[in-house]
Amino acid sequence: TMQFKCNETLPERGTHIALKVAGGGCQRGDGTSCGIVSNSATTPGDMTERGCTYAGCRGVVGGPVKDAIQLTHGPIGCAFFSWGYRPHLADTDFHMKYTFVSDMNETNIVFGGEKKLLQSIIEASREFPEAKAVFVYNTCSTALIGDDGRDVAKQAEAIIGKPVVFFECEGFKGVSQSMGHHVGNETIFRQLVGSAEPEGDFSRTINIVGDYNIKNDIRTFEYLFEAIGLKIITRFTGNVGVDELRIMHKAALNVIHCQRSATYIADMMHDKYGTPAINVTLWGIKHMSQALRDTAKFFGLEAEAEAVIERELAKIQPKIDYYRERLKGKTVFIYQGGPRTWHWIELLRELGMETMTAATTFGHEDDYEKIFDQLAEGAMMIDNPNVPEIEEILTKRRPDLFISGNKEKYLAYKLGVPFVNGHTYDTGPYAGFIGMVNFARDIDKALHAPIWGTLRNKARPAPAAHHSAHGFAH
Ligand code: CFM
Repeated sequence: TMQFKCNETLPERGTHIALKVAGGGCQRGDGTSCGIVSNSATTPGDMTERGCTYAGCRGVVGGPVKDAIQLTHGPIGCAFFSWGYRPHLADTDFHMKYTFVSDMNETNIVFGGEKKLLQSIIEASREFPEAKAVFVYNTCSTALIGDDGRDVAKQAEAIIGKPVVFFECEGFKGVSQSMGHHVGNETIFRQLVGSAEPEGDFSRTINIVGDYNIKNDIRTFEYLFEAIGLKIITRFTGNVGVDELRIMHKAALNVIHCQRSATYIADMMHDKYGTPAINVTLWGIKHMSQALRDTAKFFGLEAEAEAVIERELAKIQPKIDYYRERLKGKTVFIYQGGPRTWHWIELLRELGMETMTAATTFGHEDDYEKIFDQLAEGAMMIDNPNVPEIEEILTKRRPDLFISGNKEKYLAYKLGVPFVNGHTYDTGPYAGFIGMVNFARDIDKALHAPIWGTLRNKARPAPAAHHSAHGFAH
């Protein structure tokens, strides 16, 4: 059966690994039948790369809101290390430039931090009157001492006359940052959505749900939706303002892109307002085209969508053909936080490449189902891989390319494996049709960098014989 070296000390890791075998079946690392275990607590001692609930709420869902004061209730380190690492850009940079913290010190931990939090909210909102709201994020320390942030938020709201939104996203809640997405969705829905009622015709409007405008991804797809005659009301939460979140319920359709981090709010809107939703992938030729078709169909704008798709594909097709010629036959290890792993299998195929190993940090069962369905025979799927496992995959399975994040970048370089940053993008944007050309260009650059020809002591062993090329340790 499949075994990684670290399975000797962490035998339960076997339940997180599966291989797609001939006939589309599955072999799991512990020898039992499939589905792998996911979204479960990491064993202490396992070198996981997971983030905490606070990270998922502050860093992923709440943090992109561009005109809110982003205030951490906790020690200064929680604020500093949640600031600036994710380029969720907007047309203003207030949210990227500043970070706020109640700066809990030892005395506050002993005697309580509620007064300090209230002062912090008041001070920050006086200092930055242009902000439309204050978002307060709870951390482990303030949750453990029992500070009543909800009550403080209510008091503060009465004083400053603006929404103060308190996120109960203490780091230890849940098993990964995924819980933070959930808390972020529920809190924004409860506190903001539906709190303004504009007049007007909303019959041809959509929300883009679950895009965070990483390195301006929206520039690659929003104009496509607009070109077929639709208006985007609210973005959840890339390049969004507080006032847009308040009127999110007015849109005729939710178009859900990141289905791990944002399906929650679409479900709540469906229950409360009856808003229909569709799932889309805004990456790659086939999926981006399908997204436009499915969205257009809802509004009876099919002909407009076809015209847009034809016009846009004509622009990129020669470039895609050029890169496909250079990239075809290469194998890839994709390791992303969640859905991007399954979003990209098809895009890579469109570039002539095959995913031979697929992993996520915090994916749930539905993410792994989507990954497994799309993988070819012989491919491996692994949940929440730890650092020694990633190293084994890179050295034993030997992908031609590793698509992952900054945490893995230098490991890849040290092992001599071409690498592309799929989380924060070193260049980007990568979504939509024009973004795919950027993605292909960056993959090409990584694979064909002259440095690989100059390595003297290749950390990677010589290629294994063909039929054991799936070679993890046995
Ligand atoms: Fe959604 Fe994301 Fe992702 Fe994600 Fe993330 Fe990200 Fe990601 Mo990094 S929201 S789940 S928590 S698509 S920051 S923009 S790239 S791990 S796969």
